[in-house]
Amino acid sequence: MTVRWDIFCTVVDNFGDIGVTWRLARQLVAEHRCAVRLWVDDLRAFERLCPEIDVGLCEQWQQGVQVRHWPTQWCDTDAADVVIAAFACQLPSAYMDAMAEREVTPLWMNLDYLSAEDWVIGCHGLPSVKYKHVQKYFFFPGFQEGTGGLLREAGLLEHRWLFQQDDVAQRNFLHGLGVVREPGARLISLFAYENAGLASWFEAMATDARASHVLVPEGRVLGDVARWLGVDGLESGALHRRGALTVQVLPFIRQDDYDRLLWCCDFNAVRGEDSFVRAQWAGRPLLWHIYQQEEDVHLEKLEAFLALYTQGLSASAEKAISGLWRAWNAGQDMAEHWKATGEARRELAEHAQAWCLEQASRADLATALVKFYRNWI
Ligand code: TRH
Repeated sequence: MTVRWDIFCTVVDNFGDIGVTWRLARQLVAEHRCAVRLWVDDLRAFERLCPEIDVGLCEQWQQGVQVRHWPTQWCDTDAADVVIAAFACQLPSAYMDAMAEREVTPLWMNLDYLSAEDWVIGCHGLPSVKYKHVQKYFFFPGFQEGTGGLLREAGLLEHRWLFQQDDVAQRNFLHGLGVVREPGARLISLFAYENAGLASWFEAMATDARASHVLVPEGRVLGDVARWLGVDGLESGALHRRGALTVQVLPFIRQDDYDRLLWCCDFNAVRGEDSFVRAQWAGRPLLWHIYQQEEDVHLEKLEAFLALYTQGLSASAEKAISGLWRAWNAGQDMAEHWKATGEARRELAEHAQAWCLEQASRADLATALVKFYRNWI
């Protein structure tokens, strides 16, 4: 019998909430034959990742997923077998009543934020609050055994590997974005929040002996890029050269194409949660701009990840990449760290592959969720 899932997503800000839930919904349909309704309160954010979304519809089908606009005025709806509240979003009270009234009680889970901190292992799968007799459970993604793992579609690494072996496919893809890769230049993607460290990083690349070509999808960091270039504004298609650095602005592309962009690049600067994970699956060195939280809680998360990620690196490579990440997240001078990262580039490139394979040896998050449900019933 087909298991019915309801996934609830409120778009708090940016694209991570919808990015993660859309990915999960598709995978549950494609690989686990689940019937999935994805409830989203902001279809405009969704449309950026998936241009087929019709923002005017309250109900539509996309890639086998029933996408429902989550209205402010909730209308009575029957509850599914499995209910996922993404990132602690509050479900409509009438829906919670529908869960409680169901003949067979549904499994209710909170899909939490990703963190490499150790406490996650102790909390993953534990019961949380109850509504009437319906128990909610914590489900934590993570990088270690004992967590819910990471979202990874079946065949993802094989697809990536084939694409990375295929120069023509890469060239055609980049060409579609108006990008012509210069021979010998380092290709870098840049997706970040506003960052005071950007000027020093770009300066370092502009004055480097080796050429760099930085691709920046439209977004929050463009203001800093424009300031460094000394231009009024930047739009998709803009291309500027300063010394050894070429800066090119790209449109915000569909989610699957963003993967291909990461696969093409030698180095990826990413942010938040979903792009951070996708850069790890790209198997290339990366720079993470973590989502800032109150009281600098995010810095503990950053250190927890670094402690895991840098295991096995030589002292110099560890110092280089950790220094780069810390400087970026503090908006500090990047020059020295970038230089050191360049010197360790071979080791960091091998390490990125090894880390990717190690992470891929664990069950992916969608499979872990399905297993959790099977064990629960
Ligand atoms: O957009 P984000 O900053 O989202 C954040 C984080 O998830 C953060 O943890 C959360 O608390 C906050 O939202 C509310 O970064 P993230 O998570 O990388 O999500 C970006 C999504 O956008 C991801 O699915 C990749 C996708 N994307 C595209 O589809 N096309 C693009 O061109 C780019 C640059 C990104």
